[in-house]
Amino acid sequence: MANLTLYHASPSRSSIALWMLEELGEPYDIKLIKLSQGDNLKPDYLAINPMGKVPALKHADTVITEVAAICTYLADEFPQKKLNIPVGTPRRGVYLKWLFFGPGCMEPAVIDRAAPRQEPARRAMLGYGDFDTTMNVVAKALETGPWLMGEQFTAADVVIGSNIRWGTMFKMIPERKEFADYAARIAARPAAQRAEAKDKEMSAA
Ligand SMILES: N[C@@H](CCC(=O)N[C@@H](CS)C(=O)NCC(=O)O)C(=O)O
Repeated sequence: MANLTLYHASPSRSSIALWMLEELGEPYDIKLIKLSQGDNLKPDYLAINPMGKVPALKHADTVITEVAAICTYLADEFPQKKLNIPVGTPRRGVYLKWLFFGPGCMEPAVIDRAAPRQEPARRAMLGYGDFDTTMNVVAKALETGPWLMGEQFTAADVVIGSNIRWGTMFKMIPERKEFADYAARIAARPAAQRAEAKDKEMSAA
């Protein structure tokens, strides 16, 4: 039995953690959670994640939830894989910014656009401000590339990159060259391909 166990619904936000684990290359087990059968709301799973959401990651006896936290944790816990920017490096601040920007700005901007609120959006009240600014900020950061932190691919690319990939796939983000090129670079990564193949196999089963 591996020391890392991913509680995963295939495909879903937990596919982001699956991709991260493939980038990491450490052995891991998968426990499949069937959302359609309400597995995520059964007592066994609520004991793992009381939010009733996937993903959750068990590392030894510790459970980590929230996908961006899982990616941050794995990158820091296995620094030899060079998927983080270590403590003591000022650039880590920028790296952390992107890890928080995913769940704090990018995802809510995309979800609000897909399921608009009844009232007019109030920019000052919304943590992400507005959709166009959020997209412009990410596109600008990708102009140079190849990755958010330049030449080094990091966990921040797994978090933001997943938003871009899903957003592109479901036409929820603007069609921009920066996004299309970035999504193509991600799609060429063997770890992303392995994760996608595993997801296909699991959802077909
Ligand atoms: N904030 C969570 C969100 C996780 C989430 O919403 N997961 C969805 C799958 S895409 C889920 O578990 N949905 C089942 C439900 O809410 O019943 C994270 O970033 O990990």
